Amino acid sequence: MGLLDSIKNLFKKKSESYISGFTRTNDVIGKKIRFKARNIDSKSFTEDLMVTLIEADIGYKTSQKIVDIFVKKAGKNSDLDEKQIMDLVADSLRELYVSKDDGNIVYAQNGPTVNLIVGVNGSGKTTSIAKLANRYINEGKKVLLIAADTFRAGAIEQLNNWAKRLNCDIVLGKEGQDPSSVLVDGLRKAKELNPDIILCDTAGRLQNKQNLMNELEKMKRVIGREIENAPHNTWLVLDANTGQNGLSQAAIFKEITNLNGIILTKMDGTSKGGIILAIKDETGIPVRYFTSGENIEAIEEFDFEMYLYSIIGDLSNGS
Ligand SMILES: Nc1nc2c(ncn2[C@@H]2O[C@H](COP(=O)(O)OP(=O)(O)O)[C@@H](O)[C@H]2O)c(=O)[nH]1
Ligand SMILES: [Mg+2]
Repeated sequence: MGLLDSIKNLFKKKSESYISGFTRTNDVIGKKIRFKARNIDSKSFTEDLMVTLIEADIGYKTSQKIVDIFVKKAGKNSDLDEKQIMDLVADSLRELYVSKDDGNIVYAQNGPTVNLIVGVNGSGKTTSIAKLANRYINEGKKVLLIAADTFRAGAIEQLNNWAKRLNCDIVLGKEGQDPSSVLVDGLRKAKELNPDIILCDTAGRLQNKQNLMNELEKMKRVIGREIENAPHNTWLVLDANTGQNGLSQAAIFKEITNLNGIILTKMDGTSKGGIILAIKDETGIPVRYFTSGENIEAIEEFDFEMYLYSIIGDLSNGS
């Protein structure tokens, strides 16, 4: 059984959010590649594959690597049928992806797990925090939110509204307050409340790299002083619509702070899901969650094989 057939069964069970998040990406990658696999001889297929991958926001460097892997796998075999080609493409994407280990989401052994959420304004940080909080609460975990985006008017109130809706503890900063001091207040409060998970909302000012670096470093320093080994996770929130620009944001944030994951947002409105491959290949940072809508439930843990099927599987065929 080929790779795509074996994932198909898994996909059928848990496909809804993947389908709503990646149909458009499938239109620009999966459908096009499948069409070419059906209609073009294997030799010129390789060139077309390269063009399709680049058009699908995978970026030149990463696309070249995928094509190289594909060529090696296809070998001298020039009469491959559509199914064989699609499985080779799937194998190639997987080989590229797994060549860098994802590591795991970190959970504290004792005491709360602290997750610091960073990213530029409007990328979807506050909304994603609310979605994550809802998820954790549904898993029976106690969540504390810390609203440390003291820069943008309304940001604190926005998170506070979510906390009320979710019936979840929150520590609020004041507009203009030093975000690090809000974090300290929040983490001290955590010692009373004993949450399982703490989610810290921050501002994302990218106009000055040095300032942002200083601010993030300070935040991490004070967090680590209050809770040993924290923050356990630092996740960058990226708006998928920004495509290649998202790749450069990831590279900049990676340069200035230690990231161990990405939350890719707004997948419902975009065909740029190919960017996940480029980001992973170029920066080594894996996507941990993706969001696909304004609904509080519209967040999903990222699973590479599910993703693979959603972008190149034949969605019209029985799933
Ligand atoms: N369509 C869609 N909109 C989203 C998604 N996530 C966030 N948004 C919207 O993006 C805008 C900015 O989100 P916000 O969480 O305030 O971004 P922040 O500035 O990074 O905190 C808001 O209008 C959100 O409703 C998503 O998955 N899909
Ligand atoms: Mg916000």
